Amino acid sequence: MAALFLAGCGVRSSVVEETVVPERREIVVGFSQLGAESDWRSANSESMRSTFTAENGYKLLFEDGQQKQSNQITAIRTFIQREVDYIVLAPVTETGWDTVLQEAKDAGIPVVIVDRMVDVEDEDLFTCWVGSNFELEGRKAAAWLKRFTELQDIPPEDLHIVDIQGNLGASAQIGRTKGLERAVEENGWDLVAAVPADFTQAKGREVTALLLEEHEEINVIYCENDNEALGALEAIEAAGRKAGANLKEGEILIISFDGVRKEALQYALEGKISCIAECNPLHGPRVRAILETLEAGKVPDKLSYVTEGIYSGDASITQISVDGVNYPVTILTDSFIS
Ligand code: GYE
Repeated sequence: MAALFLAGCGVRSSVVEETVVPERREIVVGFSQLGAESDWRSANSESMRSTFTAENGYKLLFEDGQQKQSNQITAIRTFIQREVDYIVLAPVTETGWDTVLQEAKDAGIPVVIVDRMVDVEDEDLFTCWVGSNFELEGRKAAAWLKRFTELQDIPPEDLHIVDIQGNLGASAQIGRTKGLERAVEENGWDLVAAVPADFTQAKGREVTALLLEEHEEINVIYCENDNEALGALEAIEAAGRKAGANLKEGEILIISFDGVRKEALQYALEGKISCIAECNPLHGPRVRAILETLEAGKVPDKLSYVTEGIYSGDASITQISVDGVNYPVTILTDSFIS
């Protein structure tokens, strides 16, 4: 009897003590990704996908805009119709978003901009932005080139540079082009041409091949991302020229951005690409932190810049400086890449 009584008590008390955890509501996020043009972009998509999982309490609606703003606008309208909790937008270009962002605002859906920026009349059309300082990236790369050529005793007027740009109107293009143009002005370098290649390897190769045919004097190719740099490298080699930092021997020096694709870092280690300004694509956790801030009823910072470095396989420059701020150069080694 006593045992039965005790057992009964045990059962009853365990029922009473069991705390009922209310199930956390699933948060629906509509993400309009601009496309799949580069390794940076693939890493960025993967970061978003692996962050906004069911396990983490999210349902992610992922739409690939295939490089077209009209597709991205359609995606945002679909998200509004589906009454998602948040819209995340990685915009292909800066302008042309006012109308659709107003629609999202009218529907009461917060919009977080990621990676590239939007240029809108009313800043209240988006909640906040997280991404890179693209002009600073450009200025860091140019500072490295200035320092390097000074150490090599190459007069500024002997630098004949071409800018292989990203898709025109994208923040990454605008900032990186500006960063170079500013250094060209300041240093008296020769900017031979600036041509868009949409951040792709195929276009990078095509554009570089034509430029090399037209301008024999080119000795620096400033590629606005790694995929273009890989294309430029192919074009240089196909033209029977050599990529490298020995300008006095007729080599062509390549500068690049991102540092995401292993192959590009490997080429930087080997000296085929001389310097890469890092651009970090892992925005998933950063966007998640923003959404958590909003879920908690708090206000996130309007603009958040990611801290980034600069890479080179050449050990002669360990630090560069922009506007009096010093940035260490990561000298690449095998272990860094593998
Ligand atoms: O550098 C490039 C990509 O917007 C930062 O877009 C991004 C850029 C990145 O295609 O590889």
